[in-house]
This record gives sequence, structure tokens and C-alpha cells, in this order.
Amino acid sequence: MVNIVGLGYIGLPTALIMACNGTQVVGVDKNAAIIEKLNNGEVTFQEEGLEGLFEKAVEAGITFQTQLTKSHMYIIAVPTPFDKASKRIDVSYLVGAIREVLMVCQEGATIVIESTVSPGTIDKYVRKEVEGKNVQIVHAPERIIPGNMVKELIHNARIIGADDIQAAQEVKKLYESFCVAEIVITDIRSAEMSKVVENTFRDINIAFANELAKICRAGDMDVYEIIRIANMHPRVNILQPGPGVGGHCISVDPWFLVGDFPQLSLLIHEARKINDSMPVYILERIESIMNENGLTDISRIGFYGITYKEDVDDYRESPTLQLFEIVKTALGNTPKCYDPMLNNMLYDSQYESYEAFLRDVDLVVVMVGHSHIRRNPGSLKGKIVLDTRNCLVQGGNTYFI
Ligand code: SAJ
Repeated sequence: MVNIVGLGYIGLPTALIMACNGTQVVGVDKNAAIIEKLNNGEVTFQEEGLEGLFEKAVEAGITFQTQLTKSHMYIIAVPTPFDKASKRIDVSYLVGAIREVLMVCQEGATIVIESTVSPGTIDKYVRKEVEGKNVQIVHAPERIIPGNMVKELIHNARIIGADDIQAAQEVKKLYESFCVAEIVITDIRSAEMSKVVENTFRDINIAFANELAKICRAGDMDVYEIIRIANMHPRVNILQPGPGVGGHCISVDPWFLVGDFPQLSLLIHEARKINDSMPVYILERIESIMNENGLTDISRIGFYGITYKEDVDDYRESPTLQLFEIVKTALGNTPKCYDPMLNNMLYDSQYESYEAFLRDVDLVVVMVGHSHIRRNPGSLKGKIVLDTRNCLVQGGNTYFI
């Protein structure tokens, strides 16, 4: 039997897929509202294939509760945020979860940490918690991408970092019950570092695309055409520019390296700065488009998309939130906005109705390329549009970054 500790974006799909593949699973979360919702038969966030998986897992006997049970195997998937001032990892949720596990676990239990951690975190903060206790620590960092989580759980290769080969093999066997890709066994620090490196690589690649967007704008070139052509080279694969990098992973993990190795992470730090500069760049683009079109009323600008990327309902660290912070500081209020993926209202200036939103604005800034807008570009007819995601057809009154 396995306890999954933390039923957020990673813990929940992991718990469900294990339950669907022959493991007896207890899903645990301190948040009673999450447990209540799951016990009422509802998933807690939108994700392709999650509902189907949930139904099967319930049939297979998964249970959800706020308390841990005595077990031989625990998987921890709690948040590991970074401290914005020091840029270092905040391990309070992780250490809290480990302490709770130690209070109930069986002798010889294995504790798998799936949460992303900066290299050295387990040595520095976890080992002293488990010292003298008969437990094994394993690090198996999650690698699934929101929007394609269920497929990636099955098809992405996994990393298992452990001190003890037997514990590593035991965890490997568990993951093999649902994962068809290669499962690599390594040491704990290599597992920590490789996960952070993967997300840092992506952040740097996006920063390169964003820098190219700025260069192409200044040099009057089409960045999308240039990236498309460059990517035809067999060894070039540039990502897409956009209004910034959000989410809880790519915009956070590189800071772990900057925080711990400030003198050695110059490229990584610069990439972070470039990606963080994009919301300001978008504001400059809006200003120039307004000038070009003789628009003066800033209350007639509307932002489409609040989440951190397309077709998810997660808005943590999203470029729209970053941009709204800047506007709020400058003007004292937030601009008009709409997001088809969000049922909850984050801002007074947020619309529930797309039609009402469109009626009240002249310039629409598309911050997220949700399927909703891709399927219905005609709804923007008659508007001036800044498409920061290149998700609409070029032409007419549509501008790009
Ligand atoms: N973005 C761009 N241009 C691109 C791709 C992404 O601007 O070409 C932006 C997105 O719009 C978003 C941000 O970057 O704001 C991050 O989105 P993402 O889709 O690149 O990644 P995440 O944060 O959803 O998931 C990443 C994945 N990591 C890698 O692909 C290396 C995922 O596999 C990890 O499991 C996840 O981080 C995590 O939890 O660490």
C-alpha cells in the first residue's frame, strides 16, 4: 500500500495512475476542501484524461483522506516554492511532510520525494530529519507537463535517485506498473540536479526565442518565420517567444541554481531576466500599437487569458499576473480581462462573459492561446489584436510581439 502525500497537480494524477495499475493507494492532503471534493466524486483541476483516470481509480479502490496511514511506501508531492528575496528553495512543506511520515511509517519504509528540489536539498534538509531512523529516502522527480500529464506519466522516462539499490529497485518496480519508458537509477544529487537542469534548459531556450523576438522587432523581421526556418536545420530547435514564462516550474527552478551558485550561473540568470522582462515588453508593444491606431482610452484595452499557458486552469506566476502587478502599481487598478478556463474571479476587472468583455474593449491582447480562441478567431473581428502567442492568423488588425 502506498500513501501519496499532497494531492495537487502532480500528486493527484500520480495517485490515480498507480491505483489504476494494481497498487492500493491512499491519497492524503491536509486541505480538507480538496479531500471533500474528491470524496464527492469531483477532480480538483482540469486536465486532459484526468476524469476518466479518476473514475477508474475510484473503482479500483483509491481512498482520499487528510491523515496519513501506516505504510511501507510514501510518495511526497508537496510544493517546493522559492523564497523570492534569497532565490533559495523553501523546504518547509517538504520537511513538514517528512516529519509526519516518520510519525506513522513502518520500520524500513521508503519515502519517495517527487517534489522538485534544488541540488543538495536532500543532503542539507532531509537527511538530518531521518537520521537514526530505519527508513530509505528516494528522489524520483516528477517530469510531466500540464496539458499532457496522463500521457507523459505513462511515456516519459523516469529518474530514481537513491543511496540504496534495493530501495531504488523497489521504487522502480512500483513505477514500472504504469510507466512504459526507461527508468534510470542514479544517486540522489544527480536526480535532483538533472530535474532542475531540464527546466533550466527550457527556460534558456525560451529566453533565446524572446530575445530573438525583440531583435526581430527592432530589425523589422518576422521572428516566427525565422524560427520556423532555423528549426528546419537538424540540430536547431528553438522554442516560441511569448509574453513571459509562468507556471510553478520553469519560472522557479532556474532560480535554485542562481540562488545557490550566483557567481557561476550567469547565463541562467540572464535568461531568467529576459523572460521576466517580457510583460514590460508587451506593455511597450501595446503603447506603440495604440499610438499607431490613434487609441487613447486605456480602459478600452482587454487581456484575453490569465492562466500561465494554453488550456490549463493554473495561473501561478502567469505572465498576465506579472503584467497586471506592474499595471496595478502604476495605475492603481487592473485592466479588463477574460479567461475561458477560469471559473473563479481573480480580479474585479475580470469578465465572466466573453461577449460582454468584447463589447467593452477595442484592443484585445491575447496573452494565452487557449483552444477557445484558436477555434473562434472570427469572434475578434473588428478589434485591434495583439497576439502575443502567434495563435491567430496573420493579417488585418492583428499585431505580433
Ligand atoms: N512557453 C513559452 N514558449 C514556449 C514554451 C513555453 O513562452 O515555446 C511558456 C509557457 O507559455 C509557460 C511557460 O513557458 O508560461 C512554461 O510552460 P511549459 O509548457 O514550457 O512548461 P511547464 O511549466 O508547464 O512544465 C515544465 C515541463 N518541463 C520541461 O519540459 C523541461 C514539465 O515536463 C515538468 O514536469 C514541469 O515543468 C515541472 O513540473 O517541473
